[in-house]
Amino acid sequence: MPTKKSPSRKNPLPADVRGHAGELHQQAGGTHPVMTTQMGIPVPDNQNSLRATPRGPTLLEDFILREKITHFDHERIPERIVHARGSAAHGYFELTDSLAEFTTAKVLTEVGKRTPLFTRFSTVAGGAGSVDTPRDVRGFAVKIYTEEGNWDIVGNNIPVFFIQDAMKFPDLIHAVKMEPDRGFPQAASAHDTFWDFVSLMPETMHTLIWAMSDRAIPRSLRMMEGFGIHSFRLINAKGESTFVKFHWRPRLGLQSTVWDEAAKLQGADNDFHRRDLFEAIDSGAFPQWDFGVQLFTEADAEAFPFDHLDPTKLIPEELVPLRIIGRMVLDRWPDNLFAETEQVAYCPANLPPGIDFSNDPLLQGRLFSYLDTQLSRLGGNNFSQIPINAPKCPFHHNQRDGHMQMQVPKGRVAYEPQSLVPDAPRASLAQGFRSFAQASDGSKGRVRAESFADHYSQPRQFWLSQSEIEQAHIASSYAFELSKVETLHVRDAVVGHLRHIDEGLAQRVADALGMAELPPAPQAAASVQDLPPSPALQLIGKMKDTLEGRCVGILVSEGSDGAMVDKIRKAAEKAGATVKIVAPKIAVTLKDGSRLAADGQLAGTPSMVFDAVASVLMPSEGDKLARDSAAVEWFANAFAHLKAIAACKGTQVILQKANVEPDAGVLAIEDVNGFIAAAKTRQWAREPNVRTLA
Ligand code: HDD
Repeated sequence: MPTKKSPSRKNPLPADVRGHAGELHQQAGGTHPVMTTQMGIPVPDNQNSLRATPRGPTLLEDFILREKITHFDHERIPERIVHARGSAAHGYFELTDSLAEFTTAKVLTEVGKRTPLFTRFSTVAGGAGSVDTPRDVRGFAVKIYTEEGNWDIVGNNIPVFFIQDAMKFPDLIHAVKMEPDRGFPQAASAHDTFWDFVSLMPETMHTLIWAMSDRAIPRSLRMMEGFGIHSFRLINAKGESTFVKFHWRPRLGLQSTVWDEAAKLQGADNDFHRRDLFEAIDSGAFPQWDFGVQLFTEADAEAFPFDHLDPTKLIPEELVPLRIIGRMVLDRWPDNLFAETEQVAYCPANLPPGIDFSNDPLLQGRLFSYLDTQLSRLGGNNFSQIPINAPKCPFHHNQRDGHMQMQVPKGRVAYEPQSLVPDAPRASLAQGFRSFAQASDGSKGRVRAESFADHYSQPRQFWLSQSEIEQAHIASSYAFELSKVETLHVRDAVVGHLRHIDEGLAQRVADALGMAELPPAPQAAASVQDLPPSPALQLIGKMKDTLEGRCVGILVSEGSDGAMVDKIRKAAEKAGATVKIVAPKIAVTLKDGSRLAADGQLAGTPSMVFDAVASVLMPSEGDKLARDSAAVEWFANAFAHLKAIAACKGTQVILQKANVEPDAGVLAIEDVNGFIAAAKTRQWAREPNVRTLA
C-alpha cells in the first residue's frame, strides 16, 4: 500500500475555505464580521481541527473544536411530552367590544388597543419531528402580553376534553402515545392501548366522538376554531364574578380534509400545516380569528342540564350565545423556530387581574403541571427570562439566582418587608391579582361529583347535530381506528358504548367491522338525556363557500396554452386563492414559445396539496402523461378527495385512466366561472361514488 506523506488529494474547496491563511471572512465576497468563539475569541479556521501533525491525532487543546462540538451536542432540549410538534406565529389581539361591566382586565376593557401575542398550534400525540396531518386534537395556545402580565389561553381546537380529573392525564397520554414495548405507532390513536383505555373510561366518549369527526383532520391551522375549554371567571370592580368560556373563530371559516387525503398528505408533505401557515403570513394574507365569549352566571349554570365545571361538557351556543368581542391577527413568522416556537412556555395559570379560575378539577391540575414541566424542559427556574416568555410589561420581584440567570439585579435588598430601600417592590391589594371569594361547603375527599356522571347525553347531542356526510365520516373513523385494534374485546367494549350514543351509529360501526351482532351496552352511570340538536356543532355548517386562503394547482406541460393558464390563474386569484403551477419538468415552453417556471414538479407535488385543480395540456402531452402514474393519480386523488377539476380536451385521456366520471365538479377548462364556483366547496354529492363509508 502506498503511504501518504501529506494530504495531497485534490481539495475541491478554494484555499480560503480550506483555512490555510486566515482569509476566511472573504470567502463569499463582501465583508463579514470575524467569527468568534462564545467568549469572543476570533476563530482562525472553521474547517480544520488542531492536529499534532497534518496526518496525526487531534489535540485536546483545541478549545475551538471542543466548544463547537459541545454546544452542538446540547442543541436539543427535551421535547414536550404532549404537543411536541408545533408551529407558531406572532401577532396581536384587538378588542372591539368592552367587557368593563364584567372585568377589570384592561385587555378586555380598552377597545381598539392592540396587544402583542404569540400563538402556537400543535398536534398532541406525535413527537417534534412527526407529520402535521394525523387524526389528532390540535393544540391552540395563545400568549397575550398584556400590560398587566402575560395571559395564556392554552386551549385546543375541540371544545371538550377526554377526562374530567387531572389525575387521569398521564394515563390518557401513556395510552395514546406509541406503545412502550414496540415503539409504534407514532402520532396515531389507532392502536390497542388508546382504545383499551377509552373503552374503560366512559367520560372520554364525548371528546372521542369529536376526535373521530373531521375536526381532527383540519385542512389548515388557519381554518380551525380554538377553545379555552374550561369555565373561567371574570371579576369586575365590585368583585362580582361572571363565568366565561373563550372561543376563537377563524375568519376563513372551518375546513377539513377527508381522511384518505389526510393520510396521503403524510407522504406528500410532512410539513403541510407549517408550510401553509408560513406561506400565508409570508404573502401578507394574515390569518385572523374572531374572539368570542360565552358569559353566564352561577344561576344560569344551575339551570344547565349538565355541570359546566366538567371539562367533558360544552355549553351549546343555542343555550348561551357567543358574543364576539375582539380579533386575533397573526402577522409575523418567528425569526427562529427554536428560540421562539420551541422555547415558548404556556401555562393556564398565567392570568391578569380581572380573570380567575373555576373549580374545574382538570384546570386545577393543569395549574400545577405546566410550570413543573417547564422547569425540566427549559432547564431551570429562569425560563421566564427567555425573550418569548418574558412579559412585555414592567416586572419587579425578589426572586434571585438559579441556573442561567440573565439579569444582574442591583442592591442589598432581595426580601420583603424591608426598611433599607425606599423604592423596592411591594404587593398591592388595589392592583394585584384577585381570587374570587367563593364560599364552599362539603367535606374533603377523593370524589367525583355526582353531577359529572352523565357521559353519553352530550356525545349523543353531537352525533344528532351532524349532517349526514359528517355522520358517515364519524362512523367510518370509528371503524378505521377500531380495525387497527387487535384485541377483540376492546372493539366490543367501544361499540357497546356507542349504543348509548346512538343505536344506529353502533350498528354502522359494528357492520363495518364485520361483527355478527351488537355487543352489550355497559351500565350507564346516569340516564341518557335527549338534548336538543345544536347546529353550531357542525363543521360543514361552518364552512364558507370561498376560495380565500385556498390554493389552486394548474397542471401544464410542453406546448400548453399560456393564455388559458393565465385566465384560470387570474380568476382564482381574484377569488382570493393562491395559484401554483405543476409540470412534469420544473420549467416548460408554452405554445407561444415563452418559458414558464413551475412551482412544483408533478412527481413531488400531488393534488392533495391543492383545494382544486385545473389542467391545460396539448393532446400529445396528455397522451404521454396518461402513461405516468403521478399524472393519473393527480386526477384520481383530486376526484376522490371531492375537489373541483377543470380539464381541457388534451387531459381527457388521463381523466379516463383516472376513472374521473363527469359530475357537477368536473368542468371544461373554458368554463372558468363554473370552475371557480365549484372550487369554493367540496363536491359532497360525489362522495358515495368514490368511497364506501360506514
Ligand atoms: Fe396540556 C401542553 C392543551 C390538559 C399537561 N397542553 C399543552 C399544550 C396545549 C395544551 C395546547 C401545548 C402548549 C404549547 O404549544 O406549548 N392540555 C391542553 C388542554 C387541556 C390540557 C386544552 C384540557 C382542557 N395538560 C392537560 C392536563 C395536564 C396537561 C390535565 C396535566 C395534568 N400540557 C401539559 C404539560 C404540557 C402541556 C405536560 C406539555 C408541555 C408543556 O405543558 O409546556 O404540562
